[in-house]
Amino acid sequence: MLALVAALAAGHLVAAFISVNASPYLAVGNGAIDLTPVWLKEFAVRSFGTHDKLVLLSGMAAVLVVAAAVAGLVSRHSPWPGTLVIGVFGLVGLFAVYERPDLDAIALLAPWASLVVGVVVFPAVYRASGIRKDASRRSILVGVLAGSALAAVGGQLLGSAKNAAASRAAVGRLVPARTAPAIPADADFANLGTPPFLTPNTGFYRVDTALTVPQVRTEDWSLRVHGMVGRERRYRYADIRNRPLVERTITMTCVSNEVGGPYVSTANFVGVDLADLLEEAGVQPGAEQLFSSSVDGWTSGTPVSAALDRGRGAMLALGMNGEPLPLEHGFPARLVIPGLYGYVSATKWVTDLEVTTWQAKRAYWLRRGWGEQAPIKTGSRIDTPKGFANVPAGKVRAAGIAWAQHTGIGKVEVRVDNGPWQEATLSRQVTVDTWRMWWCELIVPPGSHQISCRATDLSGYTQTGDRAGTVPDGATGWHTVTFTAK
Ligand SMILES: Nc1nc2c(c(=O)[nH]1)N[C@H]1C(S)=C(S)[C@@H](COP(=O)(O)O)O[C@H]1N2
Ligand SMILES: [Mo]
Repeated sequence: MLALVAALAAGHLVAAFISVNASPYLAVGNGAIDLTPVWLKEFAVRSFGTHDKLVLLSGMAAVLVVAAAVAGLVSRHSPWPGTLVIGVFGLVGLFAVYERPDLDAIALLAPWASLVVGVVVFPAVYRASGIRKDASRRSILVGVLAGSALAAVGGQLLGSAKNAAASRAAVGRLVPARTAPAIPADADFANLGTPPFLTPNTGFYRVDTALTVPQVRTEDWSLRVHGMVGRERRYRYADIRNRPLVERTITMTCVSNEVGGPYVSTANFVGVDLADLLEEAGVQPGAEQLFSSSVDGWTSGTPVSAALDRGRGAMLALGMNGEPLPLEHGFPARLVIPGLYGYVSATKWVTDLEVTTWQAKRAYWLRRGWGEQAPIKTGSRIDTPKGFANVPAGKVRAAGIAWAQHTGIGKVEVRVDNGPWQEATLSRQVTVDTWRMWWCELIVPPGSHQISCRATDLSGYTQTGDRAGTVPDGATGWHTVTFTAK
């Protein structure tokens, strides 16, 4: 275990000079995320939500501790089994870093450091543990432990000196030339149990494959626009920031959102029209897909038509709710496209836009069994009463949200058990790209009951009651809540 700690710490220290993602422990974790089958990823998101990454890192730690303990036990008579095990771990780390799309060859120095330290320290510690004199044996073991701790802490401190927080603080206020219309007071029914209309940045849902938040400083960032274009373009942060900025209120939704789930939030995004950038590059005929890449290697494919459609208002966003984008929401720049699920439209930490065809390139989740086209499905959720709540019998107030981005919500209906559908009161519509809140009063006799809701959008489509899972292009079915009236 000591040798393992020393090896990991050495890798972490060397990684600090290159990129946190070169740290073999994190690289293996990131590799595991990319290899995770869809069903397991769905299970992890469902069971652990945003803590899924902590669960993964802890699980890896548990596996390593057990493996190291076993390797130590089988090495009682010879150092070779333990050296072999730590060597194999080292190779796994090396391979994981090699496979990262966002790392150069120099990053291999970090897992090499781990490998070398591991296979050197294990036999040394092994020999030390055979020393008769307690004092010198202890001082060697304590020395290794102290050295590892220093390397790990040093790596952490050095690595965070390169983080993007200071760069974000230096951005200052992003003042839009065209502000979004003010949110009217009757846009939500927060006092009746709906969420607030604008989701605070700290409460905005977060979904990504990044084990550690990518640290991109504005001074290092650029966006390349290339592929099927007349002339390739490259923008620096100031090139974007110094343009007249536009602000739009947009509700984002994740395709992994289960019926009744939490992955839907609304913010004021500030940025520029994606169509402006694409037109400056000159999109060639025959282009179908806007293939966007993040600094961490994640990719997304958007229909070029949606990106170019002025009426839709696709954005390259720099800001969110009056601040530069929070690091975990894509600082310094991300895509936001109303009406499409995040995995086909909302690339965070975006650095590359390639105009191409569907045939030529397949994005991250498309390769893992999700759909190519993924418009957000009309949906609704009950926020009040909560599942398994106890409420006084008689008049019961229900409240919640509904969304049909880029179409707009026309009606929400609610029913108790299998009774008639009753129309709910809707909040004032802010734009067709944002959610709408609803509430209604129901008469409920004592006992256990279920309420369900369904939305009808402005195209006249009413949510189907047929249940479908999130794979491949979004869940369907009515959200139903069971509660007791007393
Ligand atoms: N770089 C990167 N961008 C990404 C993702 C990701 O995994 N990596 N996930 C996408 C998905 S699936 C969604 S739903 C949205 C979520 O954006 P948020 O975390 O800001 O809410 O980001 C999208 N952009
Ligand atoms: Mo998503």
